[in-house]
Amino acid sequence: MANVARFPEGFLWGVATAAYQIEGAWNEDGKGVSIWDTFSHTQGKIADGSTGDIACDHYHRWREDIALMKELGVKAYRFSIAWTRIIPQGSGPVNPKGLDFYDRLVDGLLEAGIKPFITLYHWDLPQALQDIGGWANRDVAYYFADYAAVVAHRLGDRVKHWMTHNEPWVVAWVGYAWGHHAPGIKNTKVALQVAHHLLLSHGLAVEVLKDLGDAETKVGIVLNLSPVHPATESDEDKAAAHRNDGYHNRWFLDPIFVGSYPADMWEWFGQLVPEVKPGDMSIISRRIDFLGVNYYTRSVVKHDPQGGLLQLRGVHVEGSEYTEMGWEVYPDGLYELLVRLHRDYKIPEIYITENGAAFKDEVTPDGKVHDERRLNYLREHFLRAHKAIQDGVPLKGYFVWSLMDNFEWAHGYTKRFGIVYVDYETQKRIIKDSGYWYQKVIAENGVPL
Ligand code: IFM
Repeated sequence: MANVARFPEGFLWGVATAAYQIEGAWNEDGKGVSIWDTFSHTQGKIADGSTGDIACDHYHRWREDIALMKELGVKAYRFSIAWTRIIPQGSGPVNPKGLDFYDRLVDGLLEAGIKPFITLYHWDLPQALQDIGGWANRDVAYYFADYAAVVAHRLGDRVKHWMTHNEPWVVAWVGYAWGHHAPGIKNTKVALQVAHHLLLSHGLAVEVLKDLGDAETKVGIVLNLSPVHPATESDEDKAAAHRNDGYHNRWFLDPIFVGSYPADMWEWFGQLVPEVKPGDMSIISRRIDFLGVNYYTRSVVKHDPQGGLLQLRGVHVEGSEYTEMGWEVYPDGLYELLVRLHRDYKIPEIYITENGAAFKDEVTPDGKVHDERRLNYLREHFLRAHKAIQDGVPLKGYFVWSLMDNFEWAHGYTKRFGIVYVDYETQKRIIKDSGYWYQKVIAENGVPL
C-alpha cells in the first residue's frame, strides 16, 4: 500500500512499563522494602498523597495484561524487575517467590509470542542499601552486579534483551540533587558521585550479563535524552545550550561510548566532580549491543547568571503544544536526536525504549477514551523515527510509554500516559483510541499517511 510509511521487516513494536509503577503487592511474597515504598509512604512527597502499594495490581493481573498486549498485537514488552522481590535486602539471601513471579511472566509473554525486554533497575533501590548510603556508596555498584547475575541465571535461557539501568540522569539528579524523587536527597556533589556509581554498576553488570548469556544475548542501557536548543542565536545562549547538553546527554553518553567524561563539563563542575578510580572508565565503556533512548521532548534554554549550577534557564516556546507534564510536543527532536547519536557515537543498534505523552483522559458515555492528542503525538513521532531509519539510523524497535496508565512517581496517579486506561477503583482496563490505532500500526508494520 502506497499510503503507509512502512517500517523494516521485523521492526519490534512494543510497550513499556516499570515494576514500581504497575505491580503493587508492595509487601507480598517476601518482597523487601524499596526506597520508593519509603518515599511514597512519607507524607508530602507524592502530589496526590498516593503510593504504589496497589498501583495497577499487575502482580495479580499479569495474565490479563499479557492478554491485552496480545490483543494489541505488540511484538515486545519492556518491563523492569523489582530488585527487592529478588534480593529483599539488596544483598544476601535470594527470595525464590520473587524469581518465580518473573519466571511465570516471561513464560506467559513467550507463549503469547511477545519478546521480553528486561530493565534491571528502574529506580526502586532496596531500602536496606539506601541505609548504607544508596548509590553514593560504591559497594552498591557491586551488589547490583550480583543481583544482575541472580536474575540472568534464572531467566537468561529465555530473555535475550537486557537493559541495566533506566535513565541514570533522573536517578542521580532528581533523586539525589533536587530531592523530588526517592531517596529525596539534595546534594549536587553526591548526585555526581551517584551518577558515576550508576555508570560503574552498568559496566559491571554488562560483563555479568554477557558472561552468563549466549550468542543471542544483547545488553544495553536506557538513557533519557533530549536535543537542547538555544532560545536565541546569541553566543551566550548557544554556550548555555551546549552546557545543558553536556550535563544531560554527554555526561552519560561519553563515558559509555567514548570512555571519558566530557572535558568541558568536567571543568565546569570543578570541585563537584566525582571520584573516579583507575580502571573505572574502561569498565563503564565496555561494548554494549544497543542503546535504549527515552525521548519525550526537547529543551530550549537561555543563559542566566542566576540560573544555578549551569547558569541557564528553560524557556516556554510560544505557540507550541505542551503535554500535561508541561513538556513541549516536539517530534522533530526525535529525528534530530537519532541522527546525532548515529553520527557521533556509532551505536550498533538503537531502540526507542520510551516515547509517549500524558494528556487529560476521560471515559466518555460510550465507555471509550478518545485520546486524539496522544494518537497524534505518537503518529508524528513514529514518522520521525521512520525518517531516521530511511537516513541510515539502525533503529530496531519502538516501545510506547506506556502500556497502561500508572503511578507517575512524584505526580502519583494524576498523569496518564497509557494507551490503555486504568480505572484505579475497579482496576478495569479500557483500550484507548490511541491503543486501537497502535494496533493497526503494528498489524500494518507502518503508519497510515
Ligand atoms: O514514567 C516515567 C518512566 O518511569 C521513566 N521515563 C519517563 C516516564 C514519564 O515521566
